[in-house]
Amino acid sequence: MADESANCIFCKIVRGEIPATMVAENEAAIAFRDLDAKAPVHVLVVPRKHIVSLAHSADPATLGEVLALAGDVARQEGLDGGYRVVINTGPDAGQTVHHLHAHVLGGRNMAWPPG
Ligand code: DGP
Repeated sequence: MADESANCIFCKIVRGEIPATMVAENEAAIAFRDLDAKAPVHVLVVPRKHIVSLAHSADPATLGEVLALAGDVARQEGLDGGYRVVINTGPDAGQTVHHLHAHVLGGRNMAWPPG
């Protein structure tokens, strides 16, 4: 089977092959600003290893590190009034990059339910 990570845009960011505005990192995940920001703060938290989506992950330790880093990012960005963490999973949710990622969105009021 071909190595899916070879052409994965987020794997390329993890490997430093394409630039991104880095915000934070831990052993298992990195955080960088979304190119197409949907809020004043919009950061993506991405596991270092290639996992296609939440539907493909069987690794609770990595998922824990991703969520822990999302919380660190929110604290670091000063999102004291609250924030939203979103993991789009699969076509119905509009996942466009097939490497698991958590969006950390904040700095404005969030509507509920999301569209
Ligand atoms: P999703 O729809 O959940 O798959 O969101 C993917 C997000 O990734 C989207 O908000 C735009 C962002 N994105 C796509 N390509 C790049 C990139 O090369 N760099 C950065 N920083 N963000 C990207």
